[in-house]
Amino acid sequence: MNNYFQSRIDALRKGHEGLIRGQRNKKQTLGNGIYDRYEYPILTAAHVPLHWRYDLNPKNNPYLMERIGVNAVFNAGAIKWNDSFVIVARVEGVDRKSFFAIAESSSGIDQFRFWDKPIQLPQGDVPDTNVYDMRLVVHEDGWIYGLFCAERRDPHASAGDQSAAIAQCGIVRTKDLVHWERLPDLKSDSAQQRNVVLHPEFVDGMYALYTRPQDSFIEAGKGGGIAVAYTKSMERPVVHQEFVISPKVYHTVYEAKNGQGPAPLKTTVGWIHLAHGVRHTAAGLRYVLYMFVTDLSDITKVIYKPGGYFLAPQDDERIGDVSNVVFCNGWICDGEDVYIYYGSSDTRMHVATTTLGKLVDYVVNTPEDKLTSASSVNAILTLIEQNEAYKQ
Ligand code: M1P
Repeated sequence: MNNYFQSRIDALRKGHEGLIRGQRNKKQTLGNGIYDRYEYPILTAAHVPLHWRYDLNPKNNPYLMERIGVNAVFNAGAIKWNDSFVIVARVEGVDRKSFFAIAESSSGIDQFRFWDKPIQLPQGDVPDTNVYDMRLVVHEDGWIYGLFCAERRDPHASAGDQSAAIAQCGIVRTKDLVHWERLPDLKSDSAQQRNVVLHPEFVDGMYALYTRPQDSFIEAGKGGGIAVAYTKSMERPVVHQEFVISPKVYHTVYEAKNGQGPAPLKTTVGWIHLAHGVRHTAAGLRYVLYMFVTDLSDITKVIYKPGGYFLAPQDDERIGDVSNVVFCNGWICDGEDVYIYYGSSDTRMHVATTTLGKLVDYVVNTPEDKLTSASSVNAILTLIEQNEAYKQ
């Protein structure tokens, strides 16, 4: 082994281990009282194990070059598993293919370490070209389901169009996060399906799904909105009617499109949903997170909808491969504590922490968006009036 190889491997190992073990996360100061953000991202391309990227044999790789580059790590599903915080991240190679890999931490806020190998996703009848954004759900039927976006080239696209794609909901299930069984893709009447999420409980003996009926790959078109749909079976998953519960609305943070985040959390006031909303700007699309609550006895009925966004890209989060994006498809409720895992700008993963009590207070007491500037001012005037006696 030459000196160059040896000193390079030593430096790489030290840097990698330092990133994972040495970088303890700290809450940012003050915050908005609703949740706490943290100083460091929890997972980045640099966290990917060296043995996935480098040929470590000095004879084969005397310059110790990276053989397989990783571009980004983002948009992770999450569950608490064997007392650990486990996330299934979207890892994107420099070849633009995304795949899933599990990373685990005992604190939930730092020291996330990837398992030894990425997930080898079983293929269905039509192989996936690209897969991403897995939502992990522990269902009351006893399985852990992973619902994700499975993307393939549009078979009707002309030869000159090499970007037209069809996105559908791919489904896998497991009992141990190691052995994965592939189930058929969800069948629906919509041309495209992304952001499909399984509700954790049966509803009238049926599996309930949050879907996003959409006309084309990028645009929601005349479809869009977060919908609820039902299927009798996850082994032959078919939905016929999709009931839109959170539609796109003019001049809101979800005017262009939206999508369910992770599966909703059951609370005393209802199912709390975290979703992403997308609006148009001169600089392109802007993705933020927002919340709404559905009735415990009727999951199609929205009973609270705080106005505006819950979390938006901030500081370094604003910049990345697809800038001005936050996206969440995983959160963990651990007793009273809630860990919100979100990706920023399709590049890296972060955590924000809060409690069920704070989320309930937020969804119940945040004024709704009444859809005009005048009504927004009225909401502020009401608050000012209530504060009259408390001003210094
Ligand atoms: O690039 C932003 C996001 O775009 C897609 O989300 P949506 O289906 O709502 O448009 C997904 O590719 C998502 O992974 C990505 O973060």
